[in-house]
Amino acid sequence: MIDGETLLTAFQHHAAATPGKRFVVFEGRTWTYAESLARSEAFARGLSAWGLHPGERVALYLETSPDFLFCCFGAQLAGAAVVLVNNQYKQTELRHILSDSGARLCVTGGEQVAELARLRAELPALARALTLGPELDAFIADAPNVLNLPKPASSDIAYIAYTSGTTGRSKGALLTHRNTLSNARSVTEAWQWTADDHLLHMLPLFHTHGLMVGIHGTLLRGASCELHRHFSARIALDRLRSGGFSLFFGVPTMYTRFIAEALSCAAMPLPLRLCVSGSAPLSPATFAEFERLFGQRIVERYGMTETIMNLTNPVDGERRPGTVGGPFPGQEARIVDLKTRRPLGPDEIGEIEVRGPHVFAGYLNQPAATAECFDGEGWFRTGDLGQVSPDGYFTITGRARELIISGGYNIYPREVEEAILTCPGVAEAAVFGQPDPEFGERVCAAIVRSDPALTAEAIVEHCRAELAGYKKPKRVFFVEALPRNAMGKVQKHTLADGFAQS
Ligand code: MLC
Ligand code: AMP
Repeated sequence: MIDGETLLTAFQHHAAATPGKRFVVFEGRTWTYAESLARSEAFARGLSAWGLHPGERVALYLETSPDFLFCCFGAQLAGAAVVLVNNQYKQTELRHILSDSGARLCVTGGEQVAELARLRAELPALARALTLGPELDAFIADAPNVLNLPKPASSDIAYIAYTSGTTGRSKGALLTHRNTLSNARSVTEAWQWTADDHLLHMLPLFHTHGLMVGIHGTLLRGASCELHRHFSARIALDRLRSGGFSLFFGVPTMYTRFIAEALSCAAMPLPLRLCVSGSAPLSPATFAEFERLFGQRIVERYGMTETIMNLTNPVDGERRPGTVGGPFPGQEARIVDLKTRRPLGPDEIGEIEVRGPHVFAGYLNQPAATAECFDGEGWFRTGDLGQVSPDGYFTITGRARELIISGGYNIYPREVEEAILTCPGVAEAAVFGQPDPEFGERVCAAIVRSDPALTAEAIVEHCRAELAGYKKPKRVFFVEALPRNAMGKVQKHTLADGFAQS
């Protein structure tokens, strides 16, 4: 990889080589490569003229729209690192991310404006909140027409992407331009993505899956996508029946809802070149049902915020249900023993480790956590458990860390417990996952009350105000005491087993 070669240079290349080619279609409007780059560069010049320095952070706390992308790439063109913020985040998450990242400017819009405004006084580093719509349009219109922009180096930070943290506080994963470019190259090579591909894109943009797979792949290849604000199985089916698409990427919940929708209206989508699932385990039953109905074998792949994409089933070759295939081109993966950390042989269960140019540069402000997740030879400890078949297919069998994955969103029990403990009337709380037919897993809480009048609804409402909605418990169980072992540690498996039928 040539230094200074980034996804931004690929963007500039396509805008020059195929200026009239569509990049993004959104709510009836088509943005060509040339128009998209022009708006991104104007935003970059506006940022520089405003006083943003290379290396500073620009946060995006936004709904999906083309401006999400133009502000994202525009900020990077101005030399900034982009801080991705889930737009469902509420006070607790937002306070932590914006103060930990030290963001100087935050682009926001819609319902997020008021949520951010409530926190402004607590965020001294945040010099400006810029709202989508007339304010952003004026900012871009007022940008100088000519201004030399910095040229980001491959080792510069492109993103700070917050991952749910085992400690209850999420950690900012530092992804360099080298990470994002090398990953986009690996993914597009493995999936044979070309400029002719057109992606139906219904994933959120603030996470790895939607942004660093869907958008980065499109951008690297000079391809196109149709962007939607939300996933809707009905709209997905309609759009896929209208033709013109070659790719669809989703989390397993989207596939199960899509199957149910197609069955309920007895309508079949036109075949695509490739359907990919990831972010959570795809059940072999969903894989089989999808193939039975649509004659397509879903390609399941495995990734994470710190590494973007790691493992994939092949496009040519056997797509094996229940597995996530092998490493992407240019990457390595192995299974090691949890205690000895020695590599294991085929079919032995251990922790999955990965190595390659896609692996992140570390966690922001967290040298100890960064040191802990590397082995000294560049192998990154994923925290996922798995095994590899003699012919090289990896299967994820569990997790070495406590984590609930609901509809493709990661939820760390500790964070929800900390929020619940601030609810008046709660003495103790333990949060755990239960299987869920729609979301894969659901959040449950066992609560010891100090106020016997406290209701489950009050606890759920309290969580809703503090945290993103998908983290709130879907079930609340009141208990006299939490089951603990001799060391005083809460036995969550006892709770999960005890309430299995509830
Ligand atoms: C929404 N809700 C959820 C939920 N999503 N509850 C539990 N789990 C979820 N995943 C709740 C909301 O809080 C709200 O509750 C109610 O459901 C309706 O909200 P909605 O926005 O209308 O939800 P819906 O459209 O049904 O969303 C479902 C979904 C969405 C599957 C489309 O969750 C989604 O887009 N998931 C994708 C997540 C993703 O991109 N993950 C990739 C991470 S990257 P209330 O009560 O508040 O109204 C990664 C690496 C990798 O993991 O490998 O890719
Ligand atoms: P995140 O840190 O939010 O990026 O989530 C990454 C985690 O999602 C991984 O560590 C896995 O636990 C999980 N994950 C991603 N893809 C898959 C998959 N195909 N099957 C099972 N788990 C997955």
